[in-house]
Amino acid sequence: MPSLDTNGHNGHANGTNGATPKKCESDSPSSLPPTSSIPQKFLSKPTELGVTLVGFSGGQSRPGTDAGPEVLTQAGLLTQLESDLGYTLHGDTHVRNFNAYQPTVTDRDNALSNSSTIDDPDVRGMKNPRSVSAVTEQISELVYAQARAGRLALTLGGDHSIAIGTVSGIARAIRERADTPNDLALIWVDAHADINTPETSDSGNIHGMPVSFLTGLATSSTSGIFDWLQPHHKISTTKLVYIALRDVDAGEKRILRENNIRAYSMHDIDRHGIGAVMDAALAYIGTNTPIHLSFDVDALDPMWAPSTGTPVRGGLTLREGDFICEAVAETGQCVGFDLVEVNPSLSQSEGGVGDTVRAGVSLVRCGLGDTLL
Ligand SMILES: [Mn+2]
Repeated sequence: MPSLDTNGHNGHANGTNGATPKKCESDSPSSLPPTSSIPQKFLSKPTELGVTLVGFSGGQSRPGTDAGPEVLTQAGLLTQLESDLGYTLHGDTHVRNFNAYQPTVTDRDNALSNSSTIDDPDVRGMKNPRSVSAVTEQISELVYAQARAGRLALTLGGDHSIAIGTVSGIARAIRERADTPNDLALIWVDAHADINTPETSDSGNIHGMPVSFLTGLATSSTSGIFDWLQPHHKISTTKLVYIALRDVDAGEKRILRENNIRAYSMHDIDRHGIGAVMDAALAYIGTNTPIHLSFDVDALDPMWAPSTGTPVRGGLTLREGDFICEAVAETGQCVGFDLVEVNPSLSQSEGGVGDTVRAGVSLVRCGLGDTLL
């Protein structure tokens, strides 16, 4: 594991902020651990990060979410994960332009004329169904390869439909690995439940449906859309925990109740505090289960993260968001992390994009083991 001390990132080593400098200086500087040194239960290569950079916005209607990974990496996120947290990075160094994938008319009708004509008509009300299905299938394979190698899989989106790929890929890898006793658990941090089926969705936007496909509540039918999702890709509704919900459709509320899905809304966070909510969420999952954390930046209040497609007021503070990530990292059970729905083309105010990107960088750092002290 690379040492952080030589380039002075650790404030303790310099003894400049009064935090018992003598004690630190009496130790060998190289004995100070990097902040990402939490013992990992389910990663055979805990210092390696498997990065997937997903430029894709086809799961919803507003352009710009595909530029999320670009602005996050331009802000230095990946460099920080290497230099500050000591990770060795694998996978993507450049953003994949998944928006370039579009089914064309020749796919279906063998038309001779214009092969670039986009032809992706609605299926069961779903918009861009062939595109989202094909893109998430590719993401699933990419993330699977990172998780199968024993790395923590970090994915930057992109809209939240991409989680159909990330979660399915990691769930499959965890099932295949002999060192993991239990199937994958999923913590979904979001203002929205994203558990509409095509039939309950009003908008038809697939970024509101990923959890229903991942849990098998939405059937893939014979349409060819998400037919690639096999049982080994899916997760149980008993392994699913929501945090920060506050804008849940009527049909989704029914789905949550009927399936007895564990969900902590903003009301629960107001009543009990984020510490107690995370204690309860992690106790529900248990200590012997790998965790994937899928974090939609719209879980944060728009005060902190305004540049996102479906902002909802009354959300998490930045510290509450960071705490969720820190608490998951502290378990040593985290095997995957998504940050999605950063949209740099949407901002109500000057500086909104910068605020959102800084919040996103902070969330990822916390989720990957950064600590305040
Ligand atoms: Mn979402």
